[in-house]
Amino acid sequence: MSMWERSRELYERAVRVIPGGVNSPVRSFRSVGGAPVFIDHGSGSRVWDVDGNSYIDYVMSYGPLLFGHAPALVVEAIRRTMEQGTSFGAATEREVVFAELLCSMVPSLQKVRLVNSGTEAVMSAVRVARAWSGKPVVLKFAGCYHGHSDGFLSNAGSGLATYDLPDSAGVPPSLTREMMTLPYNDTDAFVEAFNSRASEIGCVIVEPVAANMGVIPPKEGFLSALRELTQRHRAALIFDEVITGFRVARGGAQELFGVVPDISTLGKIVGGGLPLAAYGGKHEIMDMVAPTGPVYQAGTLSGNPLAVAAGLEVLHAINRNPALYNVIDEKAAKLAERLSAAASAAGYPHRMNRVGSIMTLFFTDHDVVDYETAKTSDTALFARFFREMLKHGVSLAPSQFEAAFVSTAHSDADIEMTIDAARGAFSALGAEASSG
Ligand code: KE4
Repeated sequence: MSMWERSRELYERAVRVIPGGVNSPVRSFRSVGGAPVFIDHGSGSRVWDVDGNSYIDYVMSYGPLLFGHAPALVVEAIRRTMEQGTSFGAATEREVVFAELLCSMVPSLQKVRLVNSGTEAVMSAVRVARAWSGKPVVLKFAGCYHGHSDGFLSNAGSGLATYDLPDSAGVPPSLTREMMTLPYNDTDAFVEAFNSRASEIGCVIVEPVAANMGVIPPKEGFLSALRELTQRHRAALIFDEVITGFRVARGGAQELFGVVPDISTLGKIVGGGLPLAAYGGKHEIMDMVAPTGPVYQAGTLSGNPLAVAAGLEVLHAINRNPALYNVIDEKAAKLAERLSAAASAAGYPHRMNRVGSIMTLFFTDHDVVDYETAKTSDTALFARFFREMLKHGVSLAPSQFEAAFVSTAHSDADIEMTIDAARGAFSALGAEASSG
C-alpha cells in the first residue's frame, strides 16, 4: 500500500480537467517521477498531505511564506478584513498606508503600483522601462525567470529549466526579437553587449540573486557593472526581487548588496501568501504610468483589501523584528553546512549555494555560477534524493532548479530532523546503488 493513495486518486481525476493536473507546471512531479503529492493543510514549518503524511516544508509556496504556513498575524488580518468586503474596485486607505510602507523599506521605491502576480509586475515594469528609455531591447540573463509573459519565455529558469524547454510554443519570434539573453555573472559579455548595442538597449532585468536555476549569488562587481553601464547609457536597470524582496534582507538584495536599481519588482512575501505583487521606482519613471502618463497598466483586483491586509501585517511584523533575518540566516547556514556534510559523507559530489535563508544543493562537481554550470547537475540523482526526502518527511521543491526556503517557523528541531532525513535518504540511495 503506497503512502500516497489519495494523492494518486486525486491526480488521476485532476489530469482529466487540469493541464498536467496542476495549476502551475513546477508543481507537477514530472521531472522527479510519479504523481504529485496533494497538500491538505499547512501550519508553521509543516504541511500535511491528503493521505495524512506530514512533512517539514522547504517549498514554502516557492517563497512567500517568510513566517511559515498560516501565521496567526496573517490569518487574523484576513479574517478581520474579509467581513468588511473583499474588493471594491475603488481606492482604499489601506493601499496608501501599504505604498508608503513599501517606499520606506525598499531603497529604489519612490512610487509603487500594486498588481496580482510577479509576472504582471515584470510585464508592467518592462513596459514603463521601454517608454522611459525610448529604446526597445530588453537584456536579460539565461536561467533567470521573470514570469511567463511572452517575451520572457526563452532561456528562462524555473519550470522552463526543469523541463529543459529552451522556449515556449505559442510565442512568435516577433515577440522575442527585442530580447537579448546573456550568461548570468558574465560581466565581460555584458560590457561587450553595451559596447555594441547601447543605442537599442532600453532596460536590463536581473534577479540580483538568481533563484530559478537553483540559487546562484551575484559575482563580486556584477551588479555594480549593470548599474554603472545602464546609468551611463540611459537604460533602466530592473531588479526582479520577486524572490529576494524582504527575503535576503529587509530592503531586499538592493539593500544587501548596496546597488539601487531604477525599478524593482516585488511579489511572494509582499502579499503574505495572497495574490499580490508590485513594481515601482523613481518618480520620473513611475509618473509615466496611467493615469498620470502614457503607459497603460490596470487590474480589477490590484491592491484588493484582502491581499493588502495580509501584506501589511507581514511588513509590520518585519519592521517589529528586523533581527529575524539574522535568525533565519543562521538556521539556514546550519542546514546548508550539515546537508553538505551529509552529501560528502555519502560520497556524492555536490555544491551548496546559499544566500541568507534560500539555498540549493546541486548534484555536480562544478562550481555553479550560471545556467550552463547549473545544468551540469545530475537531475536523475536529484529526483531520487527528492523522493527519498519525501519518504523521510521532508518536502523540497520537485526540481533541481528551485530553492529551499527557511522561514521563521522552522525550529532548531526541524533543522536536526531534516539532517537526519538527509542521512536516511543518502543511505537509501547508497543501498539502492549497491543493490544495482
Ligand atoms: P508569479 O507570476 O509566479 O507570481 O511570479 C513570477 C516570477 C517573477 N520573478 C521571479 C524572480 C520569480 O521567481 C517568479 C516566480 N517564481 C516561480 C518559482 N521559482 C513561481 C512558481 C510557479 O511558477 O508556480
